[in-house]
This record gives sequence, structure tokens and C-alpha cells, in this order.
Amino acid sequence: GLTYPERLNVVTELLDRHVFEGRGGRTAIIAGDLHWSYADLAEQVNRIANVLIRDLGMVAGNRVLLRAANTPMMVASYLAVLKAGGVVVATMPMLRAGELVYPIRKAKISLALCDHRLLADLEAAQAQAPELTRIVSWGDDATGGLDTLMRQPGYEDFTAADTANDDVCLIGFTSGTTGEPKGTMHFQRDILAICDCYGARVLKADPDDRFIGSPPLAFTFGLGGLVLFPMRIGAAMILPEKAGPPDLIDAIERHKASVVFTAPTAYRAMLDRLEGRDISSLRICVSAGEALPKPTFEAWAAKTGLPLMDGIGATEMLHIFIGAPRETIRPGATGLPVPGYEAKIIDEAGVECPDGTPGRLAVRGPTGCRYLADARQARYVLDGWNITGDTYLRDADGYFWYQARSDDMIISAGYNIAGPEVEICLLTHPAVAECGVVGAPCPDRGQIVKAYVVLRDGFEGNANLVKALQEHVKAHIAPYKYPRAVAFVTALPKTPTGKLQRFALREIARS
Ligand code: 3SK
Repeated sequence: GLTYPERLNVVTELLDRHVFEGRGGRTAIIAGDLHWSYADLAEQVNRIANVLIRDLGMVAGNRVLLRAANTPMMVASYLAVLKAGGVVVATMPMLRAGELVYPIRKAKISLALCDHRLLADLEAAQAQAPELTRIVSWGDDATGGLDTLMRQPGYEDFTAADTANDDVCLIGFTSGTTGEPKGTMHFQRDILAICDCYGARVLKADPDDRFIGSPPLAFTFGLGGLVLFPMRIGAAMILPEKAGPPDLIDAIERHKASVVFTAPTAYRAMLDRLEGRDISSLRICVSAGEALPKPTFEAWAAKTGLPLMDGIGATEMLHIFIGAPRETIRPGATGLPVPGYEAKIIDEAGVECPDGTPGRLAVRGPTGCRYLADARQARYVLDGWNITGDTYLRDADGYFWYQARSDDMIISAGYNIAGPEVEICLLTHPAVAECGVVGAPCPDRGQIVKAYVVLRDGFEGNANLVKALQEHVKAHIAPYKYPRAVAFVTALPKTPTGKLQRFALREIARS
């Protein structure tokens, strides 16, 4: 079991400890030409924490909204709020004004720190969210802005707030694929727990690793993979200015990244761009955020010699709770419960399913399961188990195999067909770059399988290709699963975290 001291401030453990113990000179952050050591980062954090308390009147327990891309100042602000005993509500940089109103109102946020480049939408949101009374920007050297306030003399030291290990310190909003976003609350100790479970027992990186990746820090996948896991072991994080696949390759090559956290879509996009590039510094590649199709695993392994470490996490659980250390990966399976967590498969009545039978994935562990003022708690958390929206099966060896999001099952002429299984099959066809498969209404069969396909360069979407794709599916998986309808599109609808929005495709299919 994990035990943490009753009084615990994670910033002491993740950051200040490295400085007290003589590791302050180690590199903490690399962003373009900027290099911050652990000591540099600690000073920035102290300066911002002083501004929060002395200039902005924050008191422990206050919620502070953060809005920025993955930049050094975003990391420092995040840690400063934690160190000062506040509660971070980080928002995805791509959210627009209308989407910012809900978290501000729901979490009753009065103070925000914001990169000046993203101010306009936050200010527009403020007009509809009067509880947000103060926005302080950085990066513009504005009068009264964070940059000037931070420079005040005497701000270089700050004593960490005396927080309890079960004080809430971050509220992560879900991406809201199934209704209003839910605010998930996490304790100070949860931040260490994910490092000491997934980080220490599955990822097993070391202090000389250099972490990189694309998920925003507002998505806890990014927070853990890019900030918390490296800091727990005194390693470095690389924060590229842009995090699209070409930028990721450039930054891996330039800064010799060794651990990468990103989603399957980004691995596929990188695969097409590796010719002539040197990414030999990579040694650990984590894939999560959406299910990892086996063809993507195989293609990445063939091109780089590296296995993709699949994992499933949830904003509710803070980070990955099923995955496999490199030596026990089974291609196609997500993995085993991360040490410290338990997982099971249940049916509609909540009864555990026998191995081999698909059902709903439920999980419990040291993190998770606390929603901010939300009646849906009673539906999604039963007896301490978090009921996910994913259909999985467990095999006789205890490995968990993804089937579909529970609401992504297509029922066609009485057959249950998992959309993602058809997607995986289509992805093995050379013409297919990306695809999404959903049920479309059909008077005869209830639903038919419909595939939305983005083609690779050089392929033309015509009737012959439709036939070829249908034959391809029939030849590789049970023929009743083949897409009776295929539409060629230039892009698929995605969430800000890069997940396919099947509900949006379903709506298109319905119209
Ligand atoms: O699998 C996910 O979507 C996820 C969500 C939150 C944190 C971590 C992960 C991998």
C-alpha cells in the first residue's frame, strides 16, 4: 500500500526536494533555447506563489483557473498554485469563450492566470461568468501583470502551504463526450500516487530520461506524462512550442527525447514523416487517450524497433490504471491493472462477468471517484468502483482487451459490432489514413455499419475503393461486420484531446 505523511505538499516532494538534496542543477525544463534547472523552476514557482498570496489575495483552498499551452510558465504557475495550497483548474488552450464559461461557473472560480496570447476568449467568457473577478496575464509585461509582479524583491523564497494529503488540489474537467463535463477532484496525495504506481511500476523511466509529448497539461494524461512523472524522479521535460506530429519529431531529434507520451493518431502521423529523421534517442513510447489499434502497434514497432506501451486512463482516475511494463506487453491488449489498482468487468446488473465475456470496465485504486457537486456520482461510482464508459473483456491471463466505448456498439440485424474493431481492420488497408465507424439508421437492419474514411495521399475515393475496403474487412474479420456504407471525408471530428468524437459521426450518420 501507499502511505504518505498526513501533512503533504506535493511541490515539496516533486520539486523542492531535488533542490534541498543537491540536484538543483539538473535540467527540469527545455523549451526551444530555454533551459531551466530544478533550482530555476523552484524560484519561478516561489515568485508566482508569492504573487498569488501577497498580491492577488488567494487563500489556501481557492480555485485558480490556468489557461496556457504547454509552456514553462504554465508548469511554474501550476506548481505555484499547488505550493500555495490552491486548487488548479487547468483549461485546454483550444477552448473558446463559450466552453470556458461552464468550468468557471461550476467551480466558482474568481481568479485566473492566463498566457496573454489566450486572453481574448477568457475575457469574453468573463462577460458570462461574473464570478471570475480577476484575470492576470503573463508574457505581455502588462502593468499589474504576472511578469512584473513576480519580479518584486523578496519573492524568491516561499514556504509551501501546510496542506493535508487529502486536500483537494486539482479539479480536472472531463471532455464531456457524454453530456456536461464533470469536474473530477484530486487530492495532494493522488499526484504522488500516480507517480508511484504507473510511473514507478509500469513506465520505469530513469532520471536521465527526457520526457516529451503532445497532450495539453489541462488533460491529466499530459500533466502526468510530461510534468509529474519526470519531476518525481528528477528527470527533464521538453515542451515544444507546438505539439503537432512534425513538431514532435523535430523536438525529439533536437533535444534527444527518450520518453514520449501521445495518442495513437499522433504515432500514425509520425510514422509517415520519419524518413531521414533520427529519433533513435527514444526508448519508451506511451500510447493512451484512445484505444491503440494493433496495426499501429505493429507499424511503429516495425519502423522504430520500439513497442508502444498502451494504457487506459481517465480524468476521473487522474492517470493510467491499466497498462503493461515493456517486458509484459501483449500486442492488441491494453494490459494489466497497474499495481495498486484493481479492475473488473461487469454486466448491466453490476455482476462480474466471467473471463472472455465483454462487459463494462470498472476500476478502483488509490485515486479517483470524486465528482464536484454532481448527481452523476451515484451512477458512475458504485461501492468505490469507478464505472467507465468502456466495454472490455479480460482474458484467462488477466489481460484486458478493449472492445468499444460502451455506447459505440453497433447493433445491426441482431449482431453486436464494435465500431473500433472495424476501424482497426480498415486501418490495415494501405489507402486508409484515419477512419471512424458508427451505426447509421437502416429500416431493415436497425442499423448498418458506416465507415467515414480519410484517405492517404495518392488514393481516390470512388466506388472501386469502396468495394475494395468492404472486401478487405470481409476477408479479415467476420463478414457481417463489413461497412455497408463508406463515406470519404477530409477530416474526422475530434475532441480537443484528439479523441474521435463518434457521437458527432453518429449525428452525421443519422442526418
Ligand atoms: O486514457 C485516457 O483518456 C486518459 C485520461 C486521463 C488521464 C490519462 C489517460 C491516459
